[in-house]
Amino acid sequence: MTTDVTDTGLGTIRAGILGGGFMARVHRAAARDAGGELRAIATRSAAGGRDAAQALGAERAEVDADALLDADDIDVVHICTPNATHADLARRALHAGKHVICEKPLATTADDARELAEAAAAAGLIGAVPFIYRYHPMVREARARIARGEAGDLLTLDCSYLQDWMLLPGDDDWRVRSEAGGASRAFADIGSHLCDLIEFVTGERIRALSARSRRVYAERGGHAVDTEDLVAVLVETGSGALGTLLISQMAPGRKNALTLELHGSRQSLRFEQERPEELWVGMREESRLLLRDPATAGADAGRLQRVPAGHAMGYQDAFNGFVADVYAAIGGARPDGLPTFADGHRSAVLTEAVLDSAAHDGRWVEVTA
Ligand code: SOE
Repeated sequence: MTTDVTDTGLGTIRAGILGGGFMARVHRAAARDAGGELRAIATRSAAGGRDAAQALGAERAEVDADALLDADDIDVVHICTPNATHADLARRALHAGKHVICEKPLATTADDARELAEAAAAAGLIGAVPFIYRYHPMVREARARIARGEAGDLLTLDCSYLQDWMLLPGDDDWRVRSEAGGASRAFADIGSHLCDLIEFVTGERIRALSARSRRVYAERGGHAVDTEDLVAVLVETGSGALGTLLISQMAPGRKNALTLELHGSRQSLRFEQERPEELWVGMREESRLLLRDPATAGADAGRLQRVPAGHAMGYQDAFNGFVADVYAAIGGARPDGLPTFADGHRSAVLTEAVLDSAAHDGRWVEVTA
């Protein structure tokens, strides 16, 4: 079964992209897959915008973000710029009456993120944040099993998100400096995905947490680093389940290793982002490895399957599923599990709780919002 991405009710969705890096390319591919037209792109400089427009196949380059936000032939703006610019651009896009897909983190403060969530709701516009791992069919399968009670009561969580692209002192990126990336790096960049997935799959919220973080190199690429490389978090969920989260961008050999292992009173479930075709179901008597298969999937997992069993789906497929749902929502549909600005706000609240706890020797922080 494939997602119907063409019937948006609005006709063809006309997109504009702000930014021209890796994520802009991923968004562009997903917009095309969803039947959208890429009308315009703008980057930091007019020349960069022209290059990006050519590389990504946009109809035109705008000289700057303002010109793109003012354009009246754009329905949705994809914000793929450095983190510190997100809130302002998203606010201006909503103000201009555009639907918005804003890269995570939605904002570098929870207050800004809340204001954006409220503004999108008040304007009746779609505001979405790419927590795209929700769009792996086997993630939906895990969520459905938990919702049906098959796993039993949640007892413990053993979760991690490991990468290695910041392993060496010379590895550098705009995210290492808080003025561009926000006060948190590793947690906001990838821990945010992990927490979103935990709450999405379990249907429970992280109620309290205790975090420790570490910055391994004080300098990278000749400038000072003021964000963390590694974070370890203890969590307690609403029902009292206990968990550990390990987040690192310095784990040699780990490229994009998000692992969600949940232990219920009847079953355990394990999903690994780098093996997205599989879901391990652990049971005391007999454990099983489920493979993605449209023939046996439940409705929610089934609708996200784009190719038959054995034809591996991956990261871009998940991203495509997300953008297809956003475009369908713009057309008036209400797809289940769409990550919205409210989820972006939730993520910012968790990020602030982690920063707060880590700044106070790992003291337990209640997560209220
Ligand atoms: C880099 O850490 C990155 O591209 C993140 O920014 C994305 O959100 C994640 O999906 C993959 O890794």
